[in-house]
Amino acid sequence: MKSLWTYSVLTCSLLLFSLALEAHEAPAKVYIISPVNGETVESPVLVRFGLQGIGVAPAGVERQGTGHHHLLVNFKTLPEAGQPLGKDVKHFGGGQTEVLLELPPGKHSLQLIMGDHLHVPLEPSLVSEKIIIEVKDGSNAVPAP
Ligand SMILES: [Cu+2]
Repeated sequence: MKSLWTYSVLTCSLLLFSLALEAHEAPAKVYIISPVNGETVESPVLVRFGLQGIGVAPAGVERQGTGHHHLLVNFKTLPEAGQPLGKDVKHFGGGQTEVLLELPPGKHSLQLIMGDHLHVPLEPSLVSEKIIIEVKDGSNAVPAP
């Protein structure tokens, strides 16, 4: 009877340990939930930010394993590492995880980059895939009856 109990405790411990290990080892990832790459949308566009493996903290709050979102709209290259992100980047220092974005008609690229409490890109860098969306020209939209 005692050995069965020991066995159960051991199994549970192993299970918990492997779960903890799995959670810990999940690589940090930032991604755009919506819109999706290639989507045609209307302005304003609701852009939703996804994050895995790290947390969101407002700018100015220094906490290990956290950062805040930055959105790169129509950037050809990534901002320089090791320097605070500038005003050309959209900062979400309040810890926001989505934005309603006004964009003119045409193609636009969107990409997320995580920055620390001082707006410096995280090291190692945490950058989403770049997506391309097309904003419809709303001027010739058919008015509702
Ligand atoms: Cu910032």
